[in-house]
Amino acid sequence: MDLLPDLKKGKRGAIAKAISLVENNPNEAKNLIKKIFKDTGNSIIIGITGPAGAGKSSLINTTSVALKKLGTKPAVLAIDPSSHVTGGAILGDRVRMTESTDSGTYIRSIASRGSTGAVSHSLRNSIRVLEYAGFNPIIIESVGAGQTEVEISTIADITVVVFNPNTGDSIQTIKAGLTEIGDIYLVNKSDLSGTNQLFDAVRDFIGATERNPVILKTSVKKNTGIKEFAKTLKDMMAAKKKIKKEKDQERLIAELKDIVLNNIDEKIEEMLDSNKTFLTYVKKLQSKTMNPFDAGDKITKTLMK
Ligand SMILES: Nc1nc2c(ncn2[C@@H]2O[C@H](COP(=O)(O)OP(=O)(O)OP(=O)(O)O)[C@@H](O)[C@H]2O)c(=O)[nH]1
Ligand SMILES: [Mg+2]
Repeated sequence: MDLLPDLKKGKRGAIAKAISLVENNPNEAKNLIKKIFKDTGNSIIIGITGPAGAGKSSLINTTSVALKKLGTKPAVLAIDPSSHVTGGAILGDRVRMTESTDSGTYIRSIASRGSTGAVSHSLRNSIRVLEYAGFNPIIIESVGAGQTEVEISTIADITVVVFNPNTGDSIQTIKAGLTEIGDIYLVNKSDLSGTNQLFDAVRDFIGATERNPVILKTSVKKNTGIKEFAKTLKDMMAAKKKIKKEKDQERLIAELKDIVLNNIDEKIEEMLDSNKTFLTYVKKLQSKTMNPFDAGDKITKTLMK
């Protein structure tokens, strides 16, 4: 595939094409990943999550400029919530991240349609495309607490959780499960009132834990705290690089299991479709001479022989 040389050079057209393949064409994606796999796995993945409208996209836009100034080459994948039932549609003013920016950061929205498994599968491979193209870090935006939420913290090396002072349910959200995943907690929109109370609440709730996460106030509007955030990320990237192997092992185990189970699933599906005794069992169910569970056990036994 002559996509590879351009991909290696980090050319935008090639990246866009490769990610589209990964999203839409499983067979070609497989071939592509087979070829690039050796040159992947070395970038730090930063997951940015938090409630809808917390300012994740705004933060990523400004922070990636700051990260670039610090000598890194960030790329962004935004898991697009517009296909969610409630996602972006309710937020008329959500910040759209364009496909590319003047800063040289590669930015791309990827669909969140389909099962969580399918989303994390294409996300994983889109990350590989960006790694191959030379980007580091790779920043992933995903809405927290959504129904088809991708478990961003299992994919990310560094997880950032974004909160806002102006939402009454912030503390509840904190209690609801984002407490364990963050390496960094941001109280964004710190230009609004209630910032200090929320900051204290987050610190009391999460700060004292053994993980000792970083808690920062940021305002994209006033451009405060962004540099500090970028610097924290850069330092953390260096620290996480050392322990990346462990987490990678977990991820690869999960991926490999996934692939094997999928393969088996397909094979069995084929076998069942072409199996005549399968149909005889269906007839037995129809005539009530057998129940589905016994039939299922019998068929499974013959398949496993
Ligand atoms: N006052 C204030 N508004 C902000 C700040 N950061 C972002 N906003 C606004 O908050 C709104 C939502 O920002 P987005 O960046 O789209 O938030 P998001 O978390 O990416 O939203 P979704 O992707 O829809 O979940 C926009 O109108 C932003 O302009 C901030 O620091 N202060
Ligand atoms: Mg967004």
